[in-house]
Amino acid sequence: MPRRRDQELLSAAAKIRLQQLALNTLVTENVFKVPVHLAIGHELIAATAAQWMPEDKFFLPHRNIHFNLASGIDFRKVVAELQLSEHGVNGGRSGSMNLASQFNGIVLSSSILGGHLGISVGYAHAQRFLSSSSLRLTWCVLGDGAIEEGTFYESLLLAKSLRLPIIFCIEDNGWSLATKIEDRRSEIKVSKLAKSLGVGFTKIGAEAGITKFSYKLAIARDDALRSSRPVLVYHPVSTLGSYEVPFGDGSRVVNYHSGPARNLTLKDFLEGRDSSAEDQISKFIRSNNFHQERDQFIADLLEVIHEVL
Ligand SMILES: Cc1ncc(C[n+]2csc(CCOP(=O)(O)OP(=O)(O)O)c2C)c(N)n1
Repeated sequence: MPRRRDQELLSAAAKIRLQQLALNTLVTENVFKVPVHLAIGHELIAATAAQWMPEDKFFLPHRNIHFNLASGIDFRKVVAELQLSEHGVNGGRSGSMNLASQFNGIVLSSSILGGHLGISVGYAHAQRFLSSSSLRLTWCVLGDGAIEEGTFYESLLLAKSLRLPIIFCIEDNGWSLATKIEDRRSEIKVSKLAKSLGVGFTKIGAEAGITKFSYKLAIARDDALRSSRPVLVYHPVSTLGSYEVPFGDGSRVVNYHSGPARNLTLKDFLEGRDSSAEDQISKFIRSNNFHQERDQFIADLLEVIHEVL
């Protein structure tokens, strides 16, 4: 399958960003009955991985909105799902943490931390017996908090032992709920863990630039498929929209974990008050490269917001 071009990937990421800003507008207005775990800042990995949907199959954690949006799902159906409406993606039965656009390759999202890891390994194993022609790749996305769960080690080991082509993609935002990982536990050196098990490993950060980013992800995918082994993709990322709270004599920064994200509504963006202005996706949205698509896309989102509020 040919890889998507850089501009296409950035465009896809920009659309996911705008959709999330629109969702944050609705979260801020208390529209949803369920907590929504926004992933503003995480768009690039989702847009890049989604180019292989629906052939590749995805298993996601509670923070899954960026992958679901990247799958090309109808935005109105996402909003409806978060409203627990029967018109939602999953008929209003999933809400946010279990949201799974199944026709687009997302098999399952888990509200149980690490709950999808073992299931993804079982699924990848089953492909060996079910797939008629080409080998399929399974993706298991998780946060850096979830690697504390024992099932992370067990799933890696079993996937390696069974020689399964599966990518374990760790989105490391440095947080677990409202606690910084560094305040919570000692470091887990995932590169060393991967090495000790003979599992592939690659670190991919968005600051490398889109060309290198998408290239490295494609190489990791090829490695998993050709060598028939798990590959650990380690992706440092910032979940944008955190804020300061008073603490002792000063203050401390807190991650909102589930929305609303501060100063990141669509209105904040349109009025130039968004707190992500320096971020590369935000800059891309304002650039001439995205100009043609942007206005109609934003107008459509504003229409949805208008319908809901
Ligand atoms: C088995 C289990 N334990 C604890 C929780 C509560 N919990 C939900 S999210 C979370 C932290 C997740 O951190 P991370 O995996 O880094 O994801 P992030 O929210 O930072 O994206 C915890 C402890 C849970 N849902 N399930």
